[in-house]
Amino acid sequence: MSPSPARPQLYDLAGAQPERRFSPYCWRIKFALAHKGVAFDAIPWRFTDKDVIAFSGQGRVPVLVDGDRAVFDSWTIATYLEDGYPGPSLFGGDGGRTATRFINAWADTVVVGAIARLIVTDIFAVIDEKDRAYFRETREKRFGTTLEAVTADRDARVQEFRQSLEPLRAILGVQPFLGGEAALYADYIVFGCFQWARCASPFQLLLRNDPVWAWRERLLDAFDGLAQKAPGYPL
Ligand SMILES: N[C@@H](CCC(=O)N[C@@H](CS)C(=O)NCC(=O)O)C(=O)O
Repeated sequence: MSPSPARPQLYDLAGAQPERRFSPYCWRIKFALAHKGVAFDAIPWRFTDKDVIAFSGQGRVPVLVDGDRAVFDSWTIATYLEDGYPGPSLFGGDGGRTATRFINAWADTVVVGAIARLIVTDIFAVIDEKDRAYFRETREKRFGTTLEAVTADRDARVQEFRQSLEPLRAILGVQPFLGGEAALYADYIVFGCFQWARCASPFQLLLRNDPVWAWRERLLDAFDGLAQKAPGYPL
């Protein structure tokens, strides 16, 4: 048996270019690992590489392999890191943990869903050739129409999306991060959605005078530009 790798290994969704990493859920975890000061390897993974992560018992990323443990689902990984690693808290205590869980649910339903409907054709353009048929089939089934029809009226719909960010904008108008003076996992959850879009699509989600734009800039610079350095489109 080969020895377990010393650094945690993160299976991370990649496009046709292996450096193009665009999963919103994986970005949350890369930020959570950086927050805890844990060095890790991010292994490029494609949608159809189901056999590669079959050991985890399911077919989605992120999957974190830490010694002999394999942990999947971003929320489960975040709580695993919080409970198992020293270093600054991801949640800011127990009350913070449950409030963050609400933000996790809001991001996964409202934010991910809305962004997907604005950029899904751009995602299709950056994914690996071998993933194309699978992606089109599964997503068209989910949306009930073609990918092209989903994004056809996005220039009009983006206004609605910007409006839906009002709860985020309200809090970022009075403090620099959802976590307060410093970023916490709550910030990484929502930021991961914008970083997903930045890495996969040239479509402009935010306006420059939006407090959400300035917050996103702060997080792009965080951890020595972890997100900024990743291949993506100019904002
Ligand atoms: N609830 C999961 C969602 C993970 C997820 O949906 N990951 C996507 C990549 S962004 C995936 O692996 N999709 C594989 C597929 O669609 O077959 C989490 O929070 O980790």
